Amino acid sequence: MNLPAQHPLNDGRTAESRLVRAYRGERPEVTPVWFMRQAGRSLPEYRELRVGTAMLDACLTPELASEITLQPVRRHGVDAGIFFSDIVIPVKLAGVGVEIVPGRGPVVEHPIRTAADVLALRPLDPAALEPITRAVELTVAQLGSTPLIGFAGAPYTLASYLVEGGPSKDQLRTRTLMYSDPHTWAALLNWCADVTGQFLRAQVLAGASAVQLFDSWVGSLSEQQYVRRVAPHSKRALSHLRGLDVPRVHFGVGSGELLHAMHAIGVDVMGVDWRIPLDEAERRLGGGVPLQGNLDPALLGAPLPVLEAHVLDVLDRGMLAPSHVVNLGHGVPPETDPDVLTRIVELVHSR
Ligand code: 1CP
Repeated sequence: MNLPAQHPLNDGRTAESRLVRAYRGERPEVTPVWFMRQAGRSLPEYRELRVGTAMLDACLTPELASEITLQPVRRHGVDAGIFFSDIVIPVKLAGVGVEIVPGRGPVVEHPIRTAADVLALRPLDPAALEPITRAVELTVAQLGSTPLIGFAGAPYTLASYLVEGGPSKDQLRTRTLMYSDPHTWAALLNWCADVTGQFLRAQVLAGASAVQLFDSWVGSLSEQQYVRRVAPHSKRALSHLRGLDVPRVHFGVGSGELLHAMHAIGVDVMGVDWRIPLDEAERRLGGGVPLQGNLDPALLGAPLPVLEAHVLDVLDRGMLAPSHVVNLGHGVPPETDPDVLTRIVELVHSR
């Protein structure tokens, strides 16, 4: 299947947007900018809207998810919306008991650790994705010429929550399973690839103009293990987008050693965290790859002149890549003053 005729990339709405052009390797006159976790707790209007609604319920209420997605676009004038959802949504829709515990993150009722646990995982019924489709359609209808970025968790990061049962520092149990039972590991990652791939596909068909695959915790792997035990499954997740020509971004925290291997799964753009400068990322990738990043989130709390100098430095280093989309090296910290984000957008757009 191809993109529907009335898709924003096909009907003239977003194909020429700064974001899509930069993701395709062109350099628009103005560098585009958006922020990972731009929706969420840094915004008072988000906190107000969320009162009395659990995180995953908010994600599955189309009107609410859509409104939360639009809030940072209106407030900051960023070049894209990122769909308000969570990487564990497809897991939940496939019947796994998971919730998001405030202040902690995703917590899984019965962690998946044995071959029997993996065998008991059910496929995701596409009909369950209806609230996602609806929320994306509502959002895209209001975004006009601003592209919506769809996203999903990559199989490794998703599996880490399932195996650990919640957030973990270095995914120790997950990596132990990977080494000790490669068959169960492969079956688990294939399952994750399929649910996350279906989630991504639904967002694109409903109108997302680009996608980002978050392998947030991939930095805990060696390159050798990544290539052997993880990359094929990430590729499988993206195979669900077959025929759908949307730009693909791949991002992981602490992934400086893995940039090349993460690019090689077949993506257009690499997201870079703050640990290596963009010119170094460009060098490691061998040139020719559009980059996204990589403001250090810690600098959002620094005095404005210090932050502004950092933004200009990131812009300068990004000039070495074929194209550059400004973002943070990871998500917006909840305590961030939202006016600082608006200021960054103004500064990037004024250069
Ligand atoms: O009540 C709240 O406000 C809960 C905080 C929150 C929010 C706002 C969570 C819990 N998820 C989200 C939304 C979310 N999650 C988005 C929305 C769009 C946006 O960026 O504006 C996105 C893209 C995600 C994706 C996500 N969830 C990732 C990948 C991105 C990343 O940050 O690395 C990961 C790892 C998760 C798991 C997760 N969900 C929530 C938390 C606090 C976490 C991380 C927990 C941990 O440290 O392991």
